[in-house]
Amino acid sequence: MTDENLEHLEQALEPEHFRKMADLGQPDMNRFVAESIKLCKPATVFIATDSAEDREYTKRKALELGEEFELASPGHTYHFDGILDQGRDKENTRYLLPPNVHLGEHINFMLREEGLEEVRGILAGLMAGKEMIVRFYCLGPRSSVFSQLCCQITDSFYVAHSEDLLYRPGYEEFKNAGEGLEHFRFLHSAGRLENGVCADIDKRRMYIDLMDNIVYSTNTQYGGNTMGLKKLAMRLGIQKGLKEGWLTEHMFIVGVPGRGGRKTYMTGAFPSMCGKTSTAMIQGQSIVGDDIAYLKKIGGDVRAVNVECGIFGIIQDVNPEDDPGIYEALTSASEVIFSNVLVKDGQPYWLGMGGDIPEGGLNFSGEWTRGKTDSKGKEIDPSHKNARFTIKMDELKNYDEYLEDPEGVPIKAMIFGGRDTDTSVPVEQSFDWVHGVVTKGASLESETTAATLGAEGVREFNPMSNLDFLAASLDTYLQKYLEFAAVLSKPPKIFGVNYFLVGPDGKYINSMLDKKVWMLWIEERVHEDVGALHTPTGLMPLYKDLRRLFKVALDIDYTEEQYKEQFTIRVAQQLAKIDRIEAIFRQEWGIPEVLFTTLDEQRQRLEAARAEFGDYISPLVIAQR
Ligand code: SPV
Ligand code: MN
Repeated sequence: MTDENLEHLEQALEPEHFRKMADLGQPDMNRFVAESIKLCKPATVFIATDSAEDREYTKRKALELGEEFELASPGHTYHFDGILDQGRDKENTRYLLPPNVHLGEHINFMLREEGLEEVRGILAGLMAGKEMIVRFYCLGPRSSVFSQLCCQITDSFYVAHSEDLLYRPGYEEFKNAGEGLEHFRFLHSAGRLENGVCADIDKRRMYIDLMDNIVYSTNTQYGGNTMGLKKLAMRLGIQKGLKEGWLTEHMFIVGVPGRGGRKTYMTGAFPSMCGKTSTAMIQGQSIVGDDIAYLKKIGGDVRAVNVECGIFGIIQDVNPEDDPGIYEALTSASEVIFSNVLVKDGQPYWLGMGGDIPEGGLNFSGEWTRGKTDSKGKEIDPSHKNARFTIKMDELKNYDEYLEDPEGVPIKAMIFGGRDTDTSVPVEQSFDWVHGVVTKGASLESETTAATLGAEGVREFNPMSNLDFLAASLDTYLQKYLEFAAVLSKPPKIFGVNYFLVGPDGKYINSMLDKKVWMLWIEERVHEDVGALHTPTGLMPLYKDLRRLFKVALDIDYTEEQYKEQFTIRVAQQLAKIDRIEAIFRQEWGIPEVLFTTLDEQRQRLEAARAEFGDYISPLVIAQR
């Protein structure tokens, strides 16, 4: 059988690159690449294999083309995204759906035909004069039942270089995979550049074609919008997982040390900029992943792999005291990309790094001096709040030995946390799987942050911290979630955490370091080493256990006063939250009834407790009962 696409590639590609496509032996890839070339009309095409030589070429081109610049430390570079291109653009990220499919109120979508026409119109000829990079990756460890193969096409060497750090190579995997395999495809163009950044931000689009497993991304450079394998692939992964009975989650994976030298693996889901990476990097723990996990049931356990093998992490507040592990990696790793930081004399600077930040330098706004304002008159920070670093996971001292294990690690606890200043206690276990899925996961709310464009500090519903990436209607997602581990005799235990509670004076009532104690308490609860306080909202720590753990882990004398303040149940706020969440679920169609009954039972427990103890219930009072 002749492959017309391969024939087209033979004409369009240099022989060396044509050979790489021909050797791959994947007709679907031939079609995707041939069609993308016809559409985007690049000047040249670079097909990348997994070779060190091709990776070196990518790095070198990013520098040559001015997408990245060298810093004083060898192997360290910086990159700027445009001032209007500093986070995920939710408004212009849309699912392309056929006319008969509706995914509910919370999903941004448009008609597939219209979307394809629009985005293809934008992409037409968009790579003129540029080089197209075609790269193959594997999401998840190689040779694993978890993993998904992907093809990324981009005209940005910064994007390709970043993905080389963040994802496992997949050319050889593809070659061995045989034909007819389902895979994910991404087509990105940064579009017209001016001073190295996207000039046509009004044409920024991220369109997800769920029917064809292709994501299109145009006129943007920011990683969350452009690196197909990251949040774009997450949406395709969610769709595929739900069809096949597994989960794609916005979760870290860590190993937490426990008694007798044991290690307990847990996942944690937090919206962006709510402490996910810093929780994953707590000293003493080992890290499998910091952002995206695939979870499958294998042999009676939930097991998880890190979809990635690198970190695209928030750099703000990384300093030797609060994040010593990352700080050390950033100053010693052999390869780091700093994005949207301040640069002066070959050194990167960022907010909260500890030490002084220069009064001037180069940043995402161009030449910057303190007091510089943006077009709205707002003072521009030296580094952006969403400035990031990109490194390979194995540059961290604490990376977990099972990071590349094709079987993943067994997950014993799942943690959900959001930015919540007034409602939930710092840590609490749910009564069981369903109670946890409903009240900790599906009811998650968080205040918005700089990781997405738009206003900050607005409380938003964000179930499982996955709302931005849901490629299914909420009812389907929640139903599948509930079913996922319900069949297991020992499903993972579910916990809620909240690092952002404030007191009457508006100040945080926990320190950044306290999360270490919550993780250790969770570890002990998994093994039922310690008891817990039965409250209307879940199982809370006993004072004596926290006092011991604060002493052991942080050498802090944790007082009963602190315990009382942090773990007082705020009944009115808890009830208001139930009302908000219930109202949202009522707007949706087909939400499983158990969500309503579980919330209602919690409401009744809270009301009964209020009748007995009032609006603020101290854990010490419950303990005495
Ligand atoms: C997040 O915002 O959740 C991130 C970074 O992990 S991004 O790539 O923008 O998604
Ligand atoms: Mn994330």
